[in-house]
Amino acid sequence: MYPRVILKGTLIKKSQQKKRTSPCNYKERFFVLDTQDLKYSERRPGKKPTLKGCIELSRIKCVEIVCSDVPIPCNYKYPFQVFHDNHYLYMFAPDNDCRQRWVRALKEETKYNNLVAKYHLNFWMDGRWRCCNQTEKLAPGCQEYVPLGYASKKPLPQTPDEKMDAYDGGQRMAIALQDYTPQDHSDLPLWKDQVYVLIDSSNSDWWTIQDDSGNTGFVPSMYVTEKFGTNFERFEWYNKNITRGRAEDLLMTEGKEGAFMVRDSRQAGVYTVSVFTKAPGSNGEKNPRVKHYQIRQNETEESTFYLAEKYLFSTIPELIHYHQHNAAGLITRLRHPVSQDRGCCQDLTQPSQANQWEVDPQELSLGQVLGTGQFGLVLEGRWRERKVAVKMIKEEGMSEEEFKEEARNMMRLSHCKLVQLYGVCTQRSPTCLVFEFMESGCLSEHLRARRGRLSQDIMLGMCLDVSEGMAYLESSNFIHRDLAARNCLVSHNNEVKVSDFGMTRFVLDDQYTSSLGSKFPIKWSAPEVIKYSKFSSKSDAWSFGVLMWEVYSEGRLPYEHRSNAEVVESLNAGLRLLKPRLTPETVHPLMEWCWKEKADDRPSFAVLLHQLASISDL
Ligand code: 4IP
Ligand code: ZN
Repeated sequence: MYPRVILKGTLIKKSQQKKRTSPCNYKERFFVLDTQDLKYSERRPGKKPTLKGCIELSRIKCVEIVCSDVPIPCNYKYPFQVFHDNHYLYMFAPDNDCRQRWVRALKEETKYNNLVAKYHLNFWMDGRWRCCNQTEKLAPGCQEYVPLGYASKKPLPQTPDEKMDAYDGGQRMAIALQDYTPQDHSDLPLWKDQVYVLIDSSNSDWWTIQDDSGNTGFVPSMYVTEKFGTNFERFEWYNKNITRGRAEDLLMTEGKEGAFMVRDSRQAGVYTVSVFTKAPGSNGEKNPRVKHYQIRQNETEESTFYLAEKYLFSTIPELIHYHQHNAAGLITRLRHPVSQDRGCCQDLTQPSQANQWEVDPQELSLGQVLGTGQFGLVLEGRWRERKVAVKMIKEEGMSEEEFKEEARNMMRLSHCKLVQLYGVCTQRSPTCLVFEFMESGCLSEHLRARRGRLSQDIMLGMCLDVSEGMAYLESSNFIHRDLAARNCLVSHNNEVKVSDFGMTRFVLDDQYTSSLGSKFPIKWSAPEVIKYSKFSSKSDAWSFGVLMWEVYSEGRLPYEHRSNAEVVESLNAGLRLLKPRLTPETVHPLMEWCWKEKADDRPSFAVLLHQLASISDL
């Protein structure tokens, strides 16, 4: 079959310097990406293009942008890298959108390849990697490589108004803040950082946009922002017409570490981020206090915003989003948006915020008991025409205030391999959490009930499902902390989803939360968790190894006849769980990899997912 062309265009490439003596130069080339190769040729007016190079896609091991701390020596300023065979091809795009298109398309076409676990985020230059100072060109990377392949599905705020077709006129542009998967025929998919024509923004929840192939459709307004726009009013962190003094008052009253807002600076057209902190200042500043940072704009490049010079963004919402997850030069990360009409947006008693996640008790009906969980009884229920699982929180069982702060973040986590949290019902006692309903109950029971009847395909599929959900959590910087077969649920067709992520943080029973407690899941915990309560995605990876063990031993309890103390002792002696009889030779090394003593030596879930996916392709 003839290969299908995916993308083509003129870019600049740096010579790959395959030999030490090869010259270093930058040449304009016409690149064509098709379903088989990435080809580049030289185009000269009046002459036939001459093919200069061709890279088979199957040989590509990494595609990523390059973050450079030195000026780019050619006219196109947006570099990205294609690592293939043993060579680095550096390519330069004229703008960020173009670069994103190429990176995304190349990642998409190579996502099932044998990819690197880590890559270098800066250039190889003058005999060293500028990111990590290693002097070997083929030295392993220093930054985790996140391939494509598990883009999240987001829940819908509301149904779009089908009749909404007003055209604003003009060429307003919108940038996607994150990916969006269409939920029906009237929606348009979004790719993060891609630019679209903004057709109508009059509806506060749904905007109409047009992509570069001319397709129009609806997208949730929260997923896009107007390029060059300064209409931030729909963002909970923005306060128009507020003075510096009033901002300080509001934030001090809020008194929460990382409470923040964005406000207009006295200088027209400039914005300031004000943030509350209790952290001690280096110059003996008073404590607690409010710090103000001006959002700066790069002089040379149009529309590049930053708070700390190293982290640049093409829009202010992207910048805020980034610093909500990373302090990156600020005194604290931006944790709680505060606004003058609404108070702290995390204050969920306010109706405007409450309706996002508060479940109306009138809409929720309860049925039979399904079982007992960490926090109390779990019941079957119905909410808005669907079957749900309702967790009743027993009194004193959960730190509700902290949970409420986190609930909104948790509701945003949305992926087909995660059990979805729909909302929380606080207006009735006990408080209850409303989750997606899963027909076949928890994975550990499911495995036990089907002993001797589970095929290899099904078992591998279960591990693959969990790794996919976990790879999504990992990419969202979210740690599960209690991954085990008992905390995964099964729907029809043996599909497995990860549940109860992050929930142990809200358990008040210290028998459960302290590693010395009788209910602490020692047998699933990484050594650094047992010793210092150091949780990370890599401690989740350890637990995932144990979960794979549970799957292949058909639901047996790990270290069945040993006490927690004995387990700790044997782990310290370097012993590990034995390979269950049904484990294929290809899967066992992955378990062992998850059980490396040092957290850094364990694989990321992105890697686990790819390894498992390639085993299942065999
Ligand atoms: C060439 O330099 C070109 O830059 C080649 O790129 C490049 O090949 C060669 O690198 C480099 O020596 P001169 O034109 O001065 O000979 P292109 O083929 O696009 O013209 P790559 O491999 O980067 O495509 P080496 O390392 O292959 O020699
Ligand atoms: Zn590096």
